Amino acid sequence: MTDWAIGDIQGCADAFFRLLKKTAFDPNHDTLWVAGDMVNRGHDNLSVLRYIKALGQQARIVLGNHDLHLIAASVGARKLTPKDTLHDVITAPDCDELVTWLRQQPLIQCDAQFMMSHAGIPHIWTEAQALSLAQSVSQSLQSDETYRHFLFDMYGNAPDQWHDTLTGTARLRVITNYLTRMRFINANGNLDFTAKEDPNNGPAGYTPWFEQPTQTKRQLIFGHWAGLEGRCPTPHMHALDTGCVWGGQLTMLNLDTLERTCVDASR
Ligand SMILES: [Mn+2]
Repeated sequence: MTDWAIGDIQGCADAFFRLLKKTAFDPNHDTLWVAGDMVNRGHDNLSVLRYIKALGQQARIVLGNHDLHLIAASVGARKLTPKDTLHDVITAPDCDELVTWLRQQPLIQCDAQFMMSHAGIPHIWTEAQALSLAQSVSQSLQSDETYRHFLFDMYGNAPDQWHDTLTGTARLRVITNYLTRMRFINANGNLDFTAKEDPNNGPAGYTPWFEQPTQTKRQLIFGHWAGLEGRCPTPHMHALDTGCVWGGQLTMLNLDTLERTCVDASR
C-alpha cells in the first residue's frame, strides 16, 4: 500500500516498466501519482497510456502540456509537428477510448499531504483557488458540448497574467498555462514563455515559480522542467522531471519515505 509519484514518462515505455519493476510497484495495492506528460517525444506512447489507464483507481493522474497536445491533435485542433511521436496513439484502434479517458483526468491532484500539477502551482493562488480554477478547465475539457471549442482556442501565450475578471477562453487558457506550462514568473504573476530550460537564466524580474512566496500548505509534486534535473531548492517541493526522453533518467518518489528511485533512459 505505497503511494508513489512518477515524473514525465513521455512515451519511454521501456524505462517506465524497468522502473516499476525496480520499485516492485504492485498495481493491485500501490498507487501511482503521474505528474503528466505521459506521452510524446518518446517511441512507445501507447504502452504507457494503456498501462496507466488499466491501473484504474490505482493511478492519480494530472495532464501535462503534451497530454493536452495529444487530445487536441486527436480532434484536429492541433497539427502534429515533425518532433511529435504521437502517431502510434492517433492511429491506434483504441485511440478514441484513450483520448476520452485522458479528457476525464484533472490538472491537479491532492490528498491531505500532497498537491500535484504538471508545471506547479503559482504563488498568486491559494490551494482552494487553484483547485477551483483547475476544475473549471476540466469541466470544459470533459463536456462533450464544449471540449472541441476549448481545444481549438486553448493555445496561446496571452493573457500572461491571471486576473479574476478574465472570462471565457482567455480565462481557461491562462489557468491551463499556469498549471501545465509555467516555469518563470514575476512577483505580479506574469508568466514568461521565452526563457529556455536553465533555471538560473530567466528574464530580468522573473524567477522560477517555486522561488516566489507560496500560499500552498501541502507538499508540491511537479514535473515539466527537465532543466531542474530533479532538484528543487524550495523545501517540500518535489521536481520529478529528470529528462528521461532526453537521455537522462526516469524518477519515482516514494510518498511515504520521500526516497527516490531512478532508472537510466537506456541500459
Ligand atoms: Mn511538460
